[in-house]
Amino acid sequence: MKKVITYGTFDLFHVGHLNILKRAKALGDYLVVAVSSDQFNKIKGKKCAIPDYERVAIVEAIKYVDEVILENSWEQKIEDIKTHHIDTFVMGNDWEGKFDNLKEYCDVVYLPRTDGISTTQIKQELKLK
Ligand code: C2G
Repeated sequence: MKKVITYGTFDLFHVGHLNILKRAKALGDYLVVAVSSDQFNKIKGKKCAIPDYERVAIVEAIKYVDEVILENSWEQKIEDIKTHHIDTFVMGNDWEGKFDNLKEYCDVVYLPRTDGISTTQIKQELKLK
């Protein structure tokens, strides 16, 4: 069984998130998604509209997703890859090159982002703070 992992905040879930999860799953048989906790988003400097337990519930409900774990630090990826026996690590190409250190442990794939949509854009359009 080929296992894939990807990481993200998935705030205000939108079609860009759906596309990356769909395409990540297409690279294997089992998709693990690490959803950034609220505490980790503070470290990332990201203010979330939706709390982590709701973002987890939404991602868990996506048919391409087989398992959800919490992302609490930048450093946990290597441990996650080992613990979950991951074959492929996937991220959108806004992260191109940033996780090449993981090539020692698994395949690393950066997929093109979905144009024209982002959580930031949604917040601006809805005038959310
Ligand atoms: N994404 C995409 N197209 C968009 C928006 C997002 O393909 N229009 C992808 C991103 O490239 C990322 C995933 O969706 O792979 C999740 O995006 P975010 O929720 O913004 O995640 P991010 O804040 O980049 O967190 O350790 C890694 C971080 O947790 C990634």
